[in-house]
Amino acid sequence: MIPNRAAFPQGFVFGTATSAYQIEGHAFGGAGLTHWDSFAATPGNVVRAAHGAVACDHYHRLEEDLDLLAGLNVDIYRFSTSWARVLPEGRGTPNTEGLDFYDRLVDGLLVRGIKPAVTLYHWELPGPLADRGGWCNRDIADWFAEFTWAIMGRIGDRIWSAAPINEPWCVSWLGHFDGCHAPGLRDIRATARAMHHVLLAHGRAIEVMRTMGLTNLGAVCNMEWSAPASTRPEAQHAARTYDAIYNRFFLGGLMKGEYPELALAGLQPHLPTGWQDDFATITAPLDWIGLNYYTRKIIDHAPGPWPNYAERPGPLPKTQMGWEIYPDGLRDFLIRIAREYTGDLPLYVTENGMANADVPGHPDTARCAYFGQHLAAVQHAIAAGVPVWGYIAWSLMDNYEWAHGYDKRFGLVHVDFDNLQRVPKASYHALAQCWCRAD
Ligand code: GCO
Repeated sequence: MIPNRAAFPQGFVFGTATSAYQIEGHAFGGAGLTHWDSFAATPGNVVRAAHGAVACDHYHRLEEDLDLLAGLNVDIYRFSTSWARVLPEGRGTPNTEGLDFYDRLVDGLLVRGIKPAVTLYHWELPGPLADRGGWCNRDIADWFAEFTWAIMGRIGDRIWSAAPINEPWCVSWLGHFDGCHAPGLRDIRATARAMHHVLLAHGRAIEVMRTMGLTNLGAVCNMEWSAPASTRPEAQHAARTYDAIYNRFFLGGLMKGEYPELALAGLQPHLPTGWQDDFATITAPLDWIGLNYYTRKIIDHAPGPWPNYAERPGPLPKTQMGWEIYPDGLRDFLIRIAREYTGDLPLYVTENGMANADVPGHPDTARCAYFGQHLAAVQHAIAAGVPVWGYIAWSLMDNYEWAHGYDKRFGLVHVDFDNLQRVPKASYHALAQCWCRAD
């Protein structure tokens, strides 16, 4: 059972999300090369070396995809803009074709009565900026401010909401410490700098958009519930460290102008000089916070250098990603974020969904159940007094799941990657029915 529109407060918005590199196709329309293209071209990084050259070919199938959105009865559509499509060299002269594409996308949404919720950066850093150190280079804050001017100068007048950067943890930690996302580094100093610069760039983009007179600006963070593997003090400490790095570092920076001690324990020596002075920019007031939530992790102590934690397999049912299905974490995070960081500020669930190895005609039961359980968790948070204002399902359609290539299917719409045919799944029809408006 998926709770329907009537079971949520008046004005609560429903939507679905995608991101540029995962769906558009980057081999055309004048887009420049990104660090995901080179990461994917390096053997061993991505399953079958899959890349985003064509992806879902959304660039050429825009109208069809917008119709799918309209059929889903969404209020908002969360999409992202590719920096390299707008500025192929990362800086300098904009690619008119790229700007025109986002213009058509925004107008196509408005014509269908759908609110455009833009994320400026969802991971496809232009190659020429990666050459200059990418997120490790402090100058990225200025480069990102330039990109913000370029894209929002074109579409900002018709945007409903904007967030600068999707998931600072993934951009910095996954890409520079774990090394399983572009740029594929495994270096603590690069990580610390990227973690800080990503927040600085966020702050600069907010400044730019405020100067442009834009409103409804927020930030989108991903979080994973961190559960200790045992009652041993070492396991408890490891889980708290994981929580500090993953969940508290970015919200702490954005909302409180501070980083948690347990994260600084390993990162402080590697942060850029004068990092504390940047909090004036980083804490630029926001209108909302978005939470991307998928799962929890069971965390144990691990020997060796900081951060001394390791993931352990958990007992709960898992998705195609191997991620445990843990809806309580969504409820508990919403309550915790409001209590510890955001108070009365509106919260949105900006991503939530599951990968499932499904085929057209398959009942898609697991995904429907996942949405039902997580929407119920949102209801519980609202009942506990948390100002949750919207829920956005990941994702509109099967797409490029980064290092997993095209194998992991998160879509409400099935995509056949041989012929790019789209077929709505049962979860699409179920949500469309739940989100149907009475008027
Ligand atoms: C993220 C990203 C998406 C992913 C999704 C599933 O949250 O990691 O925003 O790009 O595809 O989360 O992993």
